[in-house]
Amino acid sequence: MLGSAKAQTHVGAIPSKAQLAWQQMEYYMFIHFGVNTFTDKEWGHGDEDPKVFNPTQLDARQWARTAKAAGMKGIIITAKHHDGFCLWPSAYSKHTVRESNWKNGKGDVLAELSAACKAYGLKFGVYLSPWDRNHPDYGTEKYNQTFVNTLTEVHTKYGDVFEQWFDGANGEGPNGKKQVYDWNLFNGTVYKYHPNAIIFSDAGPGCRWIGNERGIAGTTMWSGLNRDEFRPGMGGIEKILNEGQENGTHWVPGEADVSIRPGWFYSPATDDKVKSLAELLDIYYGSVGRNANLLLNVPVDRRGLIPKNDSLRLMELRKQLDATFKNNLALGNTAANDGKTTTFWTAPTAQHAVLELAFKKPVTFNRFQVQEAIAYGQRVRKFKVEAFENGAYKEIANETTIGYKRILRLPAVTASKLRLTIIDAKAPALITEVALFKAPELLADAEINRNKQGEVILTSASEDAELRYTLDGSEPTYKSPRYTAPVAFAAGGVVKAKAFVDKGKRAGATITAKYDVSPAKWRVTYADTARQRAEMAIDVNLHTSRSTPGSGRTFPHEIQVDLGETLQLKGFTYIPAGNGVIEEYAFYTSADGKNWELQQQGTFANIRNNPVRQDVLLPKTAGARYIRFVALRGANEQQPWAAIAELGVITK
Ligand code: FUL
Repeated sequence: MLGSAKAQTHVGAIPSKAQLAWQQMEYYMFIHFGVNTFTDKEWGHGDEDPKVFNPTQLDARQWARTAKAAGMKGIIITAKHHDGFCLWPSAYSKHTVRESNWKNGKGDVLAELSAACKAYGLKFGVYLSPWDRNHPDYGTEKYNQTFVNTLTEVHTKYGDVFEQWFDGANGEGPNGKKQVYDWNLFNGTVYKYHPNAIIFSDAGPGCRWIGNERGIAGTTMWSGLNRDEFRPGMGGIEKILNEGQENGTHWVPGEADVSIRPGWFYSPATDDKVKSLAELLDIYYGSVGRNANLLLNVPVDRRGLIPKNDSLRLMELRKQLDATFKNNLALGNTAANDGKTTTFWTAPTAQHAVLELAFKKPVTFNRFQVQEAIAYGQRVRKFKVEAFENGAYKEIANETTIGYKRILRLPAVTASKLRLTIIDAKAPALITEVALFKAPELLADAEINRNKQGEVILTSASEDAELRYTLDGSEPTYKSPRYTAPVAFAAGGVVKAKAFVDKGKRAGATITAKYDVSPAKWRVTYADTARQRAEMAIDVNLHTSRSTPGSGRTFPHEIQVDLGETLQLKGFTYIPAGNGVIEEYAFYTSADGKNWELQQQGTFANIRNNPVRQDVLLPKTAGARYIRFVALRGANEQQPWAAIAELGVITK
């Protein structure tokens, strides 16, 4: 049944034409590339010599080719990150490709990428950070106009721009430079040249951040937002952004940004930390499957190319998604399953409306997909799915919102009929499509862990997998040693493992873990918290953390550890724990646990939004029997405590 005119009146906020087209892109590439690629930093200081930027084989067509083959619809590049370095020869900055040695200062990354996108039929987008640690105008009245000038260049010289990405991050700290951004002026400048561009920021106006950098949207996910109550960089609004607002005044759909590696910029240290296929699938279903677009970052390396590990993983993901979604088992001839998103089923009532699909032959599926006709607003608050199996209906899912697209991963079920019940909606639901798919089973990869005693432990979620491994960095094959019991590995090194089934005929991906000296001999000698809790910082268990009590205590907080032997330290590692992330730190070493030498003091870049393991290298190698880690300031001003999931050392 096609909807009645009354049911098709708009309900609440609705998308613009440009937002509708944008939503259909679903999946596109983010590229972080700039001076940080060469200095191994996540946040550059803006004081780096522009000459460090010197890719040897830059090929934007390789990036575009990779994105296209991955099934992505566009590329957004960091034209200017927080360090201020411009990937185009801006007339308004002295920190640009023109000042670098690349192509003798005659290069222009934006020109090359926009041309490559055009050639491969991809849309082109730009990231520009308002926070600028290089520009002399930053923190003065002049800066807003300077920023508008650079924006104007980017929007007038390189053809169409589908999305403008405004980063709300600012790491100036309490004593840093203050700049009040003129967002109306910035947005107006973008719209002046590209009225259909989607402007991203924490709070839109075109699309919004989903509140984390893990790529996972809320299971309840509204595209509405009370836009005017929020502004970029506000903080404390992550949950609202993650779920949206049911009665939001404006249509500001979510976009999930996440990196394929732990960091946003390329680092040789993360070459073996490219996310696994299983992790990328979790991200896909957690974003595209939850009414958000997926902006997946693939960092370009120092050659100016997307590295092999990353592109191979993108192709594995494509293959798995294609195999999953190629065959819609629910395809039929009603408006809700005719394979067209232009026709839709109109629920007769807003509450307890039932759509039933009957199949000629029973179908076996493990993915349920449903879409709303969002042009008329997002309506569904609650729905359930039932499958007709063995003569009776059985509930297989009970969820909240749908939006543009909702995909549920379910245990396989064989059904001759399917029932979708809209339990509650803001107005009669308009369902464009219900689809069912059978995702091929994925061989679960090996997982590598090491316990406090320094023994390597291999596991896999696939019960019949045989796990084979190497300890010398070589590629594991079916002939490598088979894992049967924990393997002593206290001194550290490289472990590579692979899961095999069918006597070696099928194999998962090669999983790599690099370990340093294990904390087997370590002991906490002092901490401003109970000793037992403090030991959790060196227990190799990421789920336990050492945190200091909030009551009455404020920063600094500290912990001292006896390493049990003298080690030559090249650096240290800190894995933050959810609550009590440390942003500013000092790190000391000692031979006797009494006389301390300050080795390094600083801030962890972007740790608030991306709380992954931090590796800090010391200016020079230091012999140490004792280490002392002092938390000087937290990432969250409201939390006067500090937490450590794990503290480690770098000796290799
Ligand atoms: C954040 C930035 O601070 C990170 O460096 C990265 O660019 C990420 C996409 O956004 O706010």
